[in-house]
Amino acid sequence: MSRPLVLITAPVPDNLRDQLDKHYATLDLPADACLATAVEPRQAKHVCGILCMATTPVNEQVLAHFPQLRVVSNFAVGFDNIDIDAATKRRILVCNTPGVLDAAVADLTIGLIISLSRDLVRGDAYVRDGSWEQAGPPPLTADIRGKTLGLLGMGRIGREVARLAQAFNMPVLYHNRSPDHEADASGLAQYCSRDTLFAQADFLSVHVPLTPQTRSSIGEHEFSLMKPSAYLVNTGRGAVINETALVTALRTGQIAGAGLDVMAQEPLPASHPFCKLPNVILQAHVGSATVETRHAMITLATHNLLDALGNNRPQAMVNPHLLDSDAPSAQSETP
Ligand code: 8YV
Repeated sequence: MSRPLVLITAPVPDNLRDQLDKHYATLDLPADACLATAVEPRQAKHVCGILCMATTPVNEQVLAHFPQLRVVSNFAVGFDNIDIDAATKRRILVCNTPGVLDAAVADLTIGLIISLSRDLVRGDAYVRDGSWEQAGPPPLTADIRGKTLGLLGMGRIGREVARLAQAFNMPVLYHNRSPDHEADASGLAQYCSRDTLFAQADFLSVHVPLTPQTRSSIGEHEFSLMKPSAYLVNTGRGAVINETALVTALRTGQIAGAGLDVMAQEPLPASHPFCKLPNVILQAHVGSATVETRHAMITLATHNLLDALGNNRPQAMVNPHLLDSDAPSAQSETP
């Protein structure tokens, strides 16, 4: 009798792997594996759980390949790599890792804002290439204090960025699917229309999940509203932005610059236009990539999987209604 099998595409440390090994066989696969073809049918019938990266596609084809699959635990707060409706219809629980990465992503967001405003990346090159010696001090840059931060999306990470911005005396505006009355009442941030957000922000920071509604939803119209002195920052999902329109806006000076930790294509090819633009700061999707935060994430993701397989309620679920009712069409929850 084969042991129930867990597929793993995320980096699981030994202490957590030991917990998995007590109860399950495990099979490690690449982070971007096509699970439906990587696992032979004779093995597939034993797969009870998947512990995966945000880069592992878990679509209808994958879900159909594993008839005994009970839970998909994402090593990520985002879950656009998973067909939630298809999983829910098959009564497969989907778990994610909200809450443990908010500070790390928010810190990087503020870091990109400061780096853009104070031109830190070019300032480093200015010293290293001898410009300081040859040409004297670099051009003056700009304060962030008093500048308006516009948050598109006011979930956990957006709220953490708003809290950090208070330390820099930045007025915070936000647009969300629905107003956050606590944020409004506490003075943390002020709700406004989407167009007002893009028109008034000095720094427009994107904190919405990638959904069919948000895909490529920031484009020509939004950039036409923004100030020429304004910057775009994205630490969420690259595909939320129409990158062709962004390249044009950056090249023509429609906006002053961008700080991008995420792109539609990852890894970003060095030949991409973003890599040729002097007013763009690029990072390799490192928002949550600190030792402490990734440890907290993989711990939560592993415990979510173990809890679900052990018939215990996981800490974080995307389609929790599967546990609370027999309704097959439960809605997913945003990160
Ligand atoms: C992923 C992310 O966790 O959490 C998310 O949604 O985008 C990242 O922090 C990381 O890419 C590992 O899957």
